[in-house]
Amino acid sequence: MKKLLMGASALILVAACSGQLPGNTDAAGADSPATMDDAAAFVEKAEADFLDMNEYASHVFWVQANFITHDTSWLAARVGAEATEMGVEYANGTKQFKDLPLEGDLARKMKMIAQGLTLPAPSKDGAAKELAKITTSLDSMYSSGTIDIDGEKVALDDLEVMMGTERNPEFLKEIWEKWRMASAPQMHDKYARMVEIANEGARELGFKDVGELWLSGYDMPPADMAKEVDRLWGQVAPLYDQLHCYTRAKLNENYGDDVQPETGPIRADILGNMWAQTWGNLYEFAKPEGASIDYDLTDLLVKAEYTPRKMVEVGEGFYSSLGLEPLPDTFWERSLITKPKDRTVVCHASAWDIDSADDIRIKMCTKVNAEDFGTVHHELGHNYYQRAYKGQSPIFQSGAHDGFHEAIGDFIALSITPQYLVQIGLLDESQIPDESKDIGLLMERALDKVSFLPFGLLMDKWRWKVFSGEVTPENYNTAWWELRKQYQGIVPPGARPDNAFDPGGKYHIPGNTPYLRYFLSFIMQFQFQKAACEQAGWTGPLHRCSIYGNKEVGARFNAMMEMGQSQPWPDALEAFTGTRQMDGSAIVEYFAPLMEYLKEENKDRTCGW
Ligand code: X8Z
Ligand code: ZN
Repeated sequence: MKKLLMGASALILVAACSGQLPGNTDAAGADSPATMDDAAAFVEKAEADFLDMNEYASHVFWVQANFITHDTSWLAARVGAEATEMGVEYANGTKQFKDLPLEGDLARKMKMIAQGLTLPAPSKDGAAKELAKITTSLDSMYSSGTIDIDGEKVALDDLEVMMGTERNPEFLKEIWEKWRMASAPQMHDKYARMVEIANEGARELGFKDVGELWLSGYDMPPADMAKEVDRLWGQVAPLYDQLHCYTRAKLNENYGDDVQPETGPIRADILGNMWAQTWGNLYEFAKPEGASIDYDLTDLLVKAEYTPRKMVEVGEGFYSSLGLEPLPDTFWERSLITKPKDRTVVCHASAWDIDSADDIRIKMCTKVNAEDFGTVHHELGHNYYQRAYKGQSPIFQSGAHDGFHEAIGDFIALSITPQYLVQIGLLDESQIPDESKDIGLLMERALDKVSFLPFGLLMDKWRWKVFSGEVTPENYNTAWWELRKQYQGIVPPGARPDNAFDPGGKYHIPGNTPYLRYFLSFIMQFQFQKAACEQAGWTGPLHRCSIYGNKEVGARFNAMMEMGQSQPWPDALEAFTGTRQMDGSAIVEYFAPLMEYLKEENKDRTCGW
């Protein structure tokens, strides 16, 4: 979902500016120095306007995402422009208070107004409109893309499944290549123009470029945050390198040298995912000998005749077991849980807070499989967070930082353990894998979690370079593949055409959703897990720990969620985990037994690429 203020799930997306902003013009129209009272009045009005605009824009965006047509896109572009104009006017308005000794909530809110837009436009006439037209069109180009397979038009939600289940490398290559040529090349010039406009907007607000603006949302100087991210990556990269080495060997065994050589990077189309971002679908290749679990969650869901709605109900049941209130009836009436047959929708899963109160919803083209079972918990996490912080004042209605927002539901889904599957009746007690299968359980999880880390990082590494001008439009694709190779150790299955714009084939690029949040989430969800299991008094291995039914942990977790964005994020992290730093050692500890196994397996291999 789009928001007016980045990070805020609800707050700033829209707004036709209503009335004059409170500020430093006195009744006679003469300039006089702004006072503390002026600052308070300015923030109060901003909050009221944002709230109103968000509700209005959310309804429009919801309709457009559920029914993509020329007209709904026109409306979305219109309200998007109005919201940006409002956000920019307020952001510029904060400048008049820069010399005042603001403190506490007021200072924090002022800062958020100044830096909260994801893509600012310059305030000159027409800029916000042009920007909104481009972003709306990129978004719908992505969601309407289809490719031709044997004369049939196939959309992304089905292609994603095929990338996970098909094993013929020629066919995988075909799907992979066709998807990237479906609409991405036509996005290239629009994207470049968008970068120009948004950078101009960011500069007007005092930032070097949009990348610096994005990095400003973490309660520390942007340059420090960039370093922090590299520090975290340094903690986890050795684990990724071992998993890469092992997976490459298994792909080599299965496909042979011609498809996947023993050394060098991995072919991007054979990793079981359209973007090679999670490799869980390769479990059948990667399962550890003698330690493999013998059930498959997708099969269990199918056999138990789960429907998409049932998956969401069971997800809700988890949150209820922690003592959280059930979802409101309107959630069930207004959410989109399955893909409609008769119209084009944005299928990429999202969670919405329409009115900053109780109107929360998800929108997903849910399939009955393990991956979407996880995604259901992920999306519900957003909704429960939104509901928990709705008592905060409007600007604070957001995640402590955006990584927190992404980590809530994923942390919950880490509790989907064999024991939990027994508790919900999907698995028989006798099928619980014993401890000789621990490596199998960890492997399955690592293929989804560890594999993701470099991808989570490089998406914005690429955008930071694009926004800073280090990467120019002619080099968009080359720079993309340099980063894909450097961080993930993957390469395309063949030469890329000159007009390729492969970043455009991944939702968050045309959708302009910052992606660092997911990298942070994949680090932090393991910190949450470790803290939660300690609170629960769990003494076994972390990957067997499920907090299902634990109301004490639930209450403490909810207390963190209720804080929203009202305090610097280290305070929120401390409230739940007792630590004030993001720290990769929790995920490293979680996978420590697997790391030993991988090192042993890889000992005669030449790792790296
Ligand atoms: O986009 C998402 C969520 C919605 S916030 C479905 N995720 C990232 C992705 O799909 O690329 C979740 C994990 C990474
Ligand atoms: Zn999310």
